[in-house]
Amino acid sequence: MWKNVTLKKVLLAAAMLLPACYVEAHEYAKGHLAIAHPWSMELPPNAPTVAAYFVISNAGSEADRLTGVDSPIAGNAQLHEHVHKDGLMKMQQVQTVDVPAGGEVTFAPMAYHVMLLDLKDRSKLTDGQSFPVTLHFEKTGDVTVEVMVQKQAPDAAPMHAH
Ligand SMILES: [Cu+2]
Repeated sequence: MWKNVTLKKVLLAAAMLLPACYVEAHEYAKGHLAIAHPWSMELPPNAPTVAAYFVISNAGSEADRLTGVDSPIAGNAQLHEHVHKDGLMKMQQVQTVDVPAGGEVTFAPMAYHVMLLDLKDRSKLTDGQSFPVTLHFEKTGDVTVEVMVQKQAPDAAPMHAH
Protein backbone atom coordinates (compact mmCIF):
# COMPACT_ATOMS: atom_id res chain seq x y z
CA MET A 1 0.00 0.00 0.00
CA TRP A 2 2.74 2.41 0.94
CA LYS A 3 4.53 1.56 -2.28
CA ASN A 4 1.38 2.14 -4.21
CA VAL A 5 0.92 5.62 -2.83
CA THR A 6 4.51 6.47 -3.56
CA LEU A 7 4.16 5.28 -7.12
CA LYS A 8 1.05 7.38 -7.59
CA LYS A 9 2.88 10.41 -6.30
CA VAL A 10 5.74 9.79 -8.68
CA LEU A 11 3.37 9.37 -11.61
CA LEU A 12 1.50 12.50 -10.67
CA ALA A 13 4.70 14.46 -10.41
CA ALA A 14 5.80 13.14 -13.80
CA ALA A 15 2.45 14.06 -15.34
CA MET A 16 2.72 17.56 -13.95
CA LEU A 17 6.21 17.99 -15.31
CA LEU A 18 5.51 16.80 -18.81
CA PRO A 19 3.40 19.61 -20.26
CA ALA A 20 5.81 22.33 -19.15
CA CYS A 21 8.63 20.29 -20.55
CA TYR A 22 7.02 19.99 -23.96
CA VAL A 23 6.36 23.70 -24.11
CA GLU A 24 9.94 24.53 -23.27
CA ALA A 25 11.76 21.98 -25.33
CA HIS A 26 11.25 23.12 -28.87
CA GLU A 27 13.87 21.97 -31.27
CA TYR A 28 14.63 22.48 -34.95
CA ALA A 29 16.53 20.06 -37.13
CA LYS A 30 18.02 20.07 -40.58
CA GLY A 31 20.50 17.57 -41.97
CA HIS A 32 22.75 16.54 -39.11
CA LEU A 33 22.14 19.72 -37.15
CA ALA A 34 19.66 20.34 -34.36
CA ILE A 35 18.99 23.70 -32.74
CA ALA A 36 17.50 23.32 -29.27
CA HIS A 37 15.31 25.76 -27.41
CA PRO A 38 15.99 29.16 -28.96
CA TRP A 39 15.12 31.80 -26.36
CA SER A 40 15.59 35.45 -25.51
CA MET A 41 15.27 37.35 -22.25
CA GLU A 42 12.45 39.84 -22.00
CA LEU A 43 14.02 43.30 -21.75
CA PRO A 44 12.79 46.80 -21.00
CA PRO A 45 10.84 48.16 -24.00
CA ASN A 46 13.57 50.68 -24.88
CA ALA A 47 16.47 48.20 -24.79
CA PRO A 48 18.74 49.01 -27.75
CA THR A 49 19.67 45.40 -28.49
CA VAL A 50 18.25 41.93 -27.98
CA ALA A 51 20.20 38.68 -27.64
CA ALA A 52 19.13 35.19 -28.67
CA TYR A 53 20.41 31.89 -27.28
CA PHE A 54 20.18 28.20 -28.23
CA VAL A 55 22.29 25.05 -28.45
CA ILE A 56 23.45 23.76 -31.83
CA SER A 57 24.35 20.10 -31.96
CA ASN A 58 25.93 18.29 -34.88
CA ALA A 59 25.26 14.55 -35.09
CA GLY A 60 27.17 14.26 -38.35
CA SER A 61 30.76 13.21 -39.00
CA GLU A 62 31.62 16.49 -40.73
CA ALA A 63 32.06 19.84 -39.05
CA ASP A 64 29.83 22.72 -40.10
CA ARG A 65 30.11 26.45 -39.55
CA LEU A 66 27.61 29.14 -38.68
CA THR A 67 28.42 32.01 -41.04
CA GLY A 68 25.72 34.52 -40.21
CA VAL A 69 22.23 35.24 -38.88
CA ASP A 70 19.35 37.53 -39.67
CA SER A 71 15.89 38.34 -38.39
CA PRO A 72 12.98 40.29 -39.86
CA ILE A 73 12.65 42.20 -36.57
CA ALA A 74 16.17 43.68 -36.75
CA GLY A 75 18.06 45.73 -39.31
CA ASN A 76 21.31 44.12 -38.23
CA ALA A 77 22.06 40.75 -36.66
CA GLN A 78 25.51 39.67 -35.53
CA LEU A 79 27.30 36.71 -33.97
CA HIS A 80 28.93 37.73 -30.69
CA GLU A 81 31.17 36.13 -28.12
CA HIS A 82 32.06 37.12 -24.58
CA VAL A 83 35.72 37.50 -23.79
CA HIS A 84 37.62 38.07 -20.57
CA LYS A 85 40.41 40.55 -21.14
CA ASP A 86 42.51 42.13 -18.39
CA GLY A 87 39.90 41.20 -15.81
CA LEU A 88 37.14 42.77 -17.87
CA MET A 89 34.24 41.02 -19.56
CA LYS A 90 33.14 42.33 -22.88
CA MET A 91 31.48 41.09 -25.99
CA GLN A 92 32.73 41.30 -29.50
CA GLN A 93 31.55 40.33 -32.93
CA VAL A 94 32.80 37.14 -34.56
CA GLN A 95 32.38 36.34 -38.24
CA THR A 96 31.76 32.60 -37.88
CA VAL A 97 31.19 29.95 -35.22
CA ASP A 98 32.41 26.39 -35.83
CA VAL A 99 30.10 23.49 -35.04
CA PRO A 100 32.37 20.45 -34.59
CA ALA A 101 31.45 17.01 -35.90
CA GLY A 102 29.64 15.07 -33.18
CA GLY A 103 29.77 18.11 -30.92
CA GLU A 104 27.68 21.04 -29.83
CA VAL A 105 27.98 24.78 -29.37
CA THR A 106 26.08 26.58 -26.64
CA PHE A 107 24.81 30.09 -27.20
CA ALA A 108 24.02 31.46 -23.74
CA PRO A 109 24.38 34.56 -21.59
CA MET A 110 28.11 35.25 -21.09
CA ALA A 111 28.95 33.03 -24.07
CA TYR A 112 28.25 33.04 -27.77
CA HIS A 113 25.01 34.82 -28.61
CA VAL A 114 23.08 36.28 -31.50
CA MET A 115 22.89 40.05 -31.13
CA LEU A 116 20.02 41.86 -32.79
CA LEU A 117 20.62 45.55 -33.41
CA ASP A 118 18.65 48.32 -35.15
CA LEU A 119 15.36 46.81 -33.93
CA LYS A 120 12.51 47.44 -36.35
CA ASP A 121 9.68 45.51 -34.73
CA ARG A 122 9.41 45.33 -30.94
CA SER A 123 5.91 43.85 -30.86
CA LYS A 124 7.21 40.29 -30.31
CA LEU A 125 9.69 41.08 -27.55
CA THR A 126 7.51 40.35 -24.53
CA ASP A 127 7.21 37.23 -22.40
CA GLY A 128 5.36 34.41 -24.17
CA GLN A 129 5.87 35.78 -27.68
CA SER A 130 8.37 34.59 -30.27
CA PHE A 131 10.19 35.94 -33.29
CA PRO A 132 12.04 34.24 -36.16
CA VAL A 133 15.80 34.14 -36.58
CA THR A 134 17.46 32.48 -39.58
CA LEU A 135 20.83 30.81 -39.08
CA HIS A 136 23.07 30.46 -42.12
CA PHE A 137 25.30 27.37 -42.10
CA GLU A 138 28.11 26.79 -44.54
CA LYS A 139 27.13 23.18 -45.34
CA THR A 140 23.62 22.67 -44.00
CA GLY A 141 22.22 25.90 -45.40
CA ASP A 142 19.58 28.05 -43.73
CA VAL A 143 17.62 27.04 -40.64
CA THR A 144 14.88 29.34 -39.37
CA VAL A 145 13.96 29.01 -35.70
CA GLU A 146 11.36 30.70 -33.51
CA VAL A 147 13.00 32.40 -30.56
CA MET A 148 10.80 32.27 -27.45
CA VAL A 149 10.83 35.40 -25.32
CA GLN A 150 10.84 34.63 -21.59
CA LYS A 151 11.12 36.56 -18.35
CA GLN A 152 13.58 34.07 -16.92
CA ALA A 153 16.39 32.02 -18.31
CA PRO A 154 15.58 28.36 -18.84
CA ASP A 155 17.11 25.90 -16.35
CA ALA A 156 20.82 26.37 -16.28
CA ALA A 157 21.19 22.59 -16.04
CA PRO A 158 22.89 21.23 -19.17
CA MET A 159 19.75 21.74 -21.23
CA HIS A 160 17.07 19.08 -21.05
CA ALA A 161 18.33 15.84 -19.65
CA HIS A 162 15.56 13.67 -21.07
CU1 LIG B 1 26.42 40.94 -27.92
